Amino acid sequence: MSISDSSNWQCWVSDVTGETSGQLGEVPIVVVAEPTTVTPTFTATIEVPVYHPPVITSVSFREEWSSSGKLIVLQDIAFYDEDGDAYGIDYEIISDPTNGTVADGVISASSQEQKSGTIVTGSWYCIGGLYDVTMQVTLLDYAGYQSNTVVYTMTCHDYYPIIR
Ligand SMILES: [Ca+2]
Repeated sequence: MSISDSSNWQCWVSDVTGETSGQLGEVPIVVVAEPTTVTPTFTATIEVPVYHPPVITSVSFREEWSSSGKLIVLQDIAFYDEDGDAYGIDYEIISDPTNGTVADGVISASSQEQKSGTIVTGSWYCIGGLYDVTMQVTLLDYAGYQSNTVVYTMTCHDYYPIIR
């Protein structure tokens, strides 16, 4: 058999069956599409995880009084971490006339809280009298990043009544 004008395109007779004793007048022909070679256009992209340092947005202060009548300056450190992987608070004393010491802190806020922004609170226990303490705070995360460092000064003082 022939296919007219077969010069411009190709086809393949995939399978022809018949019985030798019968007529082969009408033989079903299955035309299959010309095989095409698909050139892959896939480009490999390596996803490198991108981590972000924690960001301290503000430090604000509150005052409390201990049972012994000494001032406690609470430092509300507002921050966020896009990865939610911040874990540590590094406090450093820059100046303190009473030569106090400070312990580093741990961030207990959940990953989700860190992503949306949250607060960690430090406590500074004044020993009485009037003096300034200057500290700095930096946050650490599990990716090894450090936040911006914020320097701040707290004023220790004895109790005084609110001036109205
Ligand atoms: Ca981070």
